[in-house]
Amino acid sequence: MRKILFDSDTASDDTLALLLAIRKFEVLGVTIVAGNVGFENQVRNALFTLEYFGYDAPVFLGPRRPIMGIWKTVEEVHGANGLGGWNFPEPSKSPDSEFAADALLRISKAYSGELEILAVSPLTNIALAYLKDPAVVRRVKKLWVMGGAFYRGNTTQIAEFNFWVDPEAARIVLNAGFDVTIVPWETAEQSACISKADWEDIARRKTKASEFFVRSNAALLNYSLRSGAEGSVHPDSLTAAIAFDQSIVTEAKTLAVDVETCAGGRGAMLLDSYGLTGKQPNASVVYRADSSKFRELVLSQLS
Ligand SMILES: [Ca+2]
Repeated sequence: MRKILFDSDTASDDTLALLLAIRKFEVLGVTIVAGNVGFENQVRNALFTLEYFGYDAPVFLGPRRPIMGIWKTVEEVHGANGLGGWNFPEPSKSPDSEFAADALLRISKAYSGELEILAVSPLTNIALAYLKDPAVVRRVKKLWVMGGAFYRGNTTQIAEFNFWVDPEAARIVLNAGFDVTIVPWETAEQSACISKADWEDIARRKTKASEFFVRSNAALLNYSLRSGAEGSVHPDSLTAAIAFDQSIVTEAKTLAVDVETCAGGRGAMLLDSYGLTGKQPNASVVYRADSSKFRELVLSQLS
């Protein structure tokens, strides 16, 4: 089974992505990074999700802030605690004492050439690991990143949330030399929307997994609908799905990609579509994905 580290600011859609990950990969650990909601809630959400589905993996804590960014959490998207306000029981396990970036480096040595990282979050942990030990690039087989907007920024006019929270980290990681695939925001908007009809179907199933989905993504559904979507939008889960099954990608381009770190443009994804910078391509960017394959994969895990 493929071995992954799951890097996450664990709130609603992160938990569906985590469910896909534990069903389809061997998850060697979950590393928490500042992002969606309050840090303690993110940690609880990760511990609870693992426990709910009976999966034993350590949870490692990263820094409680981005490298340079002054960010804001988005409880209005994910609910007060990040899981739709679900008043779930206190997880029985505690997080591991090892710092997330150190755990990443240690695990990358234990599984050198084999480890993949699924980063559905700001890239702070991975940037810190790289700054401490740049050779990590050679040990990590693949880095899957949810981040960046083509033109429909969901946090500023131009920036997607993960790249906006820690654009310095994103810039460090994208220029480090990892084998990277990026799943931008609009690709998820187009192809990773769980419709209201599917929601009704999922709710009727009344399984452990379907109940988890409905409760943890309730706030996300409302937010997505208010934003003009036809259901709940799942960028993290799409990234997990693509990591598992690359045939879900229907169009991708290998380009030189960077991230803007200045003033109003912070977090903007810079795609060199015409080779203007003379830089070597450093990432495969997913432009389109197969929405029916994504939907089938998600629905199959909620029965
Ligand atoms: Ca996330």
